[in-house]
Amino acid sequence: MTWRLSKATLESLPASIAAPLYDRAKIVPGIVHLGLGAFHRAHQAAYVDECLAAGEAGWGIVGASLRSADTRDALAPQDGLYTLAVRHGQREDLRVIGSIVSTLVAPENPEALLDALADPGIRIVTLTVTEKAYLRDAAGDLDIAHPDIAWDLSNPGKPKTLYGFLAKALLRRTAAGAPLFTVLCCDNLPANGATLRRLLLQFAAKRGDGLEGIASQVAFPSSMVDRIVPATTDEDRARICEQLGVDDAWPVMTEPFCQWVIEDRFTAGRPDWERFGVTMVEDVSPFEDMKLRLLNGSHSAIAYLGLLLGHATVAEAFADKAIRRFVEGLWGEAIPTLPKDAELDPAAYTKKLTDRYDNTALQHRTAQIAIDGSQKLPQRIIASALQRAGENADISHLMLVVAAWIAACEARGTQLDAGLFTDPLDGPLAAIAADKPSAADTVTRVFDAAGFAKGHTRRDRLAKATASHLQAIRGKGVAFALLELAKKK
Ligand code: CS2
Repeated sequence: MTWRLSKATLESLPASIAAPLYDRAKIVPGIVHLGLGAFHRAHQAAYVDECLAAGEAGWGIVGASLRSADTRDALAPQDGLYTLAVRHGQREDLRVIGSIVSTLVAPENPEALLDALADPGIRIVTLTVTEKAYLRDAAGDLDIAHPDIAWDLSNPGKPKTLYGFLAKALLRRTAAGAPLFTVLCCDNLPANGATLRRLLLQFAAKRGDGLEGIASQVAFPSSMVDRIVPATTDEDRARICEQLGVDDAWPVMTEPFCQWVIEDRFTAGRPDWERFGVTMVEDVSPFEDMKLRLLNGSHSAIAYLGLLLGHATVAEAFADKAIRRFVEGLWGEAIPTLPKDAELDPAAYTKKLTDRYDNTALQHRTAQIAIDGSQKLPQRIIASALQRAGENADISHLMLVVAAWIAACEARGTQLDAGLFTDPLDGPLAAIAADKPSAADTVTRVFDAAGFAKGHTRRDRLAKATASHLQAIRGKGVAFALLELAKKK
């Protein structure tokens, strides 16, 4: 029998594996994290682990999942410990992370999460819950009609959504005279802190219990987070366990690159993050736009084009000359939309991205990135396209990404596996596809359902360009559409 990674087996790990050298028994929780997925464990939890190792013992993380129990089930028997595998080429560096001091599963026990959030020792609440958990409607406002929001509004003591949890915790803290925590959104949304604040205030306005006044005093610094984190496979698990000499039920895979840029507005203190490479700024939006439009935008392009051309991973898709050339064209359209900021160097950034995408050790699946396109494309692609359309500039690469998304959604069940990726809009998308509309009608209906460019005067231009690409893809295939685009350049 193999032992499990845990406090008890930590000392038996081979010397080549970095492990927490600090006394974990002395760590006090200071952060509650919502959304305990692999991304958090490769990013924020790794930064906090360094702070703890440097002696800042007040920043232990209470990690909560808002949906499934999987992470808790893996980590609780391991005393919150897990391995972070940093992979590049033939190299793999292993480090055991010790910053997660306890794990909670909100649907099993909402009260336990509320207690953690109301603990006066908690000074920061961080979030990586993914785009769709913000429950926005097609106009980008809080989706009041969503059943979970409706539930939270009528059952404030037993919340399901992040809004219900934050609301109840803020009310409890105020009633107990505890200081308000800072809410640090780490999701890939534009102006993520300001967006979350606006949505929470919309939620508060519906409650009428004094929450609005309290929530308006909370600090919501925006932040840009970046690290590529492919889903762990069974092969990864087996390889890591072999190297550890003990079992780790859920090691996390990642790349050497890691970046975190945060607005420095914390009302109840924060770790000394800049000592560990975090950039503290006044306004994160230029960094955020660059990352969303250049990295995430090209990621979505690689995902949908890659799937349609039969490439399973980013590195494989990016080795396809047609895709690489397309991505360069896409960057050519997105870069001019970025603010002119002395600290941004898009040319160096895209050069670095090229190296990151070429990292064959990552095995980052195109199907993983393809998930939830309807939630991702507005900030990754549509925002740049609207800006360029306003200047009458070319948007052909940008809109081909949207056409490829629609085509990849349509290909599920025929060319692609039916369940290869999912989208919150799958219901409406299937209903549209069932009518077999023309490319132009499909695009209009999909734009309506997803709220793409809603209410914008340039919407028609975006839709038209998308429809002509979709028609080409449907008629002659994506390789042909890419070739046609390349010929025009
Ligand atoms: C990816 C991101 O899955 C996706 O949509 O584009 O998760 C991406 O890997 C990260 O944002 C990188 O920081």
